[in-house]
Amino acid sequence: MTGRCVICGSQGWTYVHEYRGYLCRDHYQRYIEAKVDRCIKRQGLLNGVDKVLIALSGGKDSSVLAVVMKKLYSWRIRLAGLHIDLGIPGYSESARKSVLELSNRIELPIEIVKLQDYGFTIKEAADLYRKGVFNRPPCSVCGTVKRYLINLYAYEKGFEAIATGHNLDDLLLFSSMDIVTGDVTSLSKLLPRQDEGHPKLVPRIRPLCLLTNRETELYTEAAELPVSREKCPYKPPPRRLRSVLSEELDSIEEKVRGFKHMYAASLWSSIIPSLSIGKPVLRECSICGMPSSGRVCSFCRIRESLRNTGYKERFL
Ligand code: Q46
Ligand code: ZN
Ligand code: ZN
Repeated sequence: MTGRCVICGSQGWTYVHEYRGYLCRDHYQRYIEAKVDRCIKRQGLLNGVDKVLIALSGGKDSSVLAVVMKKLYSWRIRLAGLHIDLGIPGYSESARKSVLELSNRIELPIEIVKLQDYGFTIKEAADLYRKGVFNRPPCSVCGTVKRYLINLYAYEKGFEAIATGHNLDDLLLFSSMDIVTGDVTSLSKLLPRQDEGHPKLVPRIRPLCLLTNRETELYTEAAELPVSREKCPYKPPPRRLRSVLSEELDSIEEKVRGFKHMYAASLWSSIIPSLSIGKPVLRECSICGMPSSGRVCSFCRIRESLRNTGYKERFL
């Protein structure tokens, strides 16, 4: 039994604690959009920015991001989507289908970059890893590939920011893991806006940083977004510490309402800014010319190691 929407009186769709009552589908979407807008304004995510690239995975968070950004900001900001086709059987086809359906629906121009055009796919890297002739697990290759190709595209096309779908739960979990394991360098990057301080590294923004997993999931349902639910076959089981921390963060929030926002506010306004981490000295990769801490960047190193396994003539 649901009550009536506290704003318009029509049939309620979900209970929203902030309103101490129900909202209909329509008002729930507006409530979430207002939260994203608040985050963008408070954190100054779009200050001085005219052209934003939205990284689309086909999953729920980046789909919500694209829809909300389009609704709120397309009148003043040039928005486009980018999807990386990783070449993962089943998963990539399903992701591409959702991304194309979404971009059609909201009229967002979209580009699909195929990893295969760079000489390999995640499936091929995973197969070689399984055979023991290549030493990087699929997720580590995948993370590097996505970061590199999204940045490369944004840089070459003159985008001033890359928007990603990381939500509040993602950022709190990553931060907690970094605190527990002492990875201060990684922690220092977990801000709503991450500036890398190099002209070839495009700043990253996270406009969903005040939304929880549940809120993005509910928005997806309320707006009936086409979202891929296909699981990646290479996803390893979550580390025990990670799942326990995630459950604990949810359980504290249940006992102390507002805990997650309090935690995020202290991370973003006090803890992370007070870390004295020097920016790494970056030079240009001797192969591709993009920023790198070593002579060759990690993307080109992956290509070199795969080439050295001698498995593909297209690397020649
Ligand atoms: S797609 Fe890539 Fe994930 Fe698959 S290989 Fe790992 S990182 S699990 S989000
Ligand atoms: Zn309503
Ligand atoms: Zn390189």
